[in-house]
Amino acid sequence: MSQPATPVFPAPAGGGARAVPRVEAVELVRIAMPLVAPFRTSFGVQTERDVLLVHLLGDAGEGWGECVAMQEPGYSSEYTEGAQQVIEHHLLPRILARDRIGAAELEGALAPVRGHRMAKAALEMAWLDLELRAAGRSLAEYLGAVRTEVDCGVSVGIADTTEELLETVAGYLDQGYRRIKLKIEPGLDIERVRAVRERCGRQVLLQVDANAAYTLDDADHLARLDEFDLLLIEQPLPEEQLLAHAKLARRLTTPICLDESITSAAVAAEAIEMRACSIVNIKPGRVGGYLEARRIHDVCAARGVPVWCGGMLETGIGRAANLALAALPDFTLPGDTSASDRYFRQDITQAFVLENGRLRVPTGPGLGVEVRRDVVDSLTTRRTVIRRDG
Ligand code: OSB
Ligand code: MG
Repeated sequence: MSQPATPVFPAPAGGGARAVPRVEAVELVRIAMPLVAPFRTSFGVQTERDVLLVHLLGDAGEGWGECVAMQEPGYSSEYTEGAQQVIEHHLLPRILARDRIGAAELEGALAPVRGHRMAKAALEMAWLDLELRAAGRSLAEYLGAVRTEVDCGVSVGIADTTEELLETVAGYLDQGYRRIKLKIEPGLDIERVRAVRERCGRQVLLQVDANAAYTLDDADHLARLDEFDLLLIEQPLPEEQLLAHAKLARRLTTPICLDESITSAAVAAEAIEMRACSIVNIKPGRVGGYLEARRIHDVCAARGVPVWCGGMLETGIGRAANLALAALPDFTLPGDTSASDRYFRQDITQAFVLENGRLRVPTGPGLGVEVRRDVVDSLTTRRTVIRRDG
């Protein structure tokens, strides 16, 4: 289940061979990216992304990573400022204490720090980009991609009115999105879903995401969603409540998909065995990185559980990496890997553009995107440089 990741570089052959790039400095860049429209979920409203970028400067080039933590600890306990703190004070010191460290060795070096998976994932992404760029290999190939493009869905926030929701959904369907996900919360659920289903017809792939807004006492209420032929209901109950999800699953015909609850491959295996879910949303940031994400993919594939790639309103950096992951074989459902223009007027990489409801998987070295430094600079709210001492 947790076989070690394939090393990017072969073991150094005799002395002198440069095994992995050496990181000389780490630049932490905070940017403020306005969203094209406010995004409302059961845990709050986002109007702007406060994103922490990790930029590695090494002896063999550069690497970029993106931290998916949100400004407020509403989706999970992590948040941008906390992630920056733990990276600066607890994670980077452990890594920079080593002369050279490969991306696949980061998990071991950072294991003494509990949790903080989004912070760890941001570093891993940057290290993978650095290492794979230097090796001339793409992340997609490294992870084991079997697709050159992936089916895309879109996550639709809670609207002020049903009319507004119907208009937004119709717009996304016109653009070609292959699946619609509606954010729901108690009171803005059954009738909203009914309205969308009636307007769009049975053929549209439709699912809902509660972001942990219900309790097991709502089981009868949630069972009213069964008549709408939903692909799945995502994370109806709180993160820690695997057993309650298993009990709820027995009272619904709509399949349960877990997002927040799945923090590792071990938890994924337990959740599946307990029948707490029959589908898994994989977000690399939530689980500590792309290598753990791949292990979750493998755990699910071995148990016949389909997976799809979640999203955290990423910039082009995180989006590129998510597309590489979504190209793995068990990603059989459309993901929340939407086009750049669903989120931002201007992305910090080349824009990802929907083509026939799909996005292309980047093929260039590393993440396969070039960061537009002028755009990053124009959005920067804070910049911190950490140099290797000595
Ligand atoms: O629960 O999937 C979620 C965005 C931020 C935090 C949590 C979630 C989401 C989304 C949007 O649903 C996914 C995306 O389009 O990036
Ligand atoms: Mg979710």
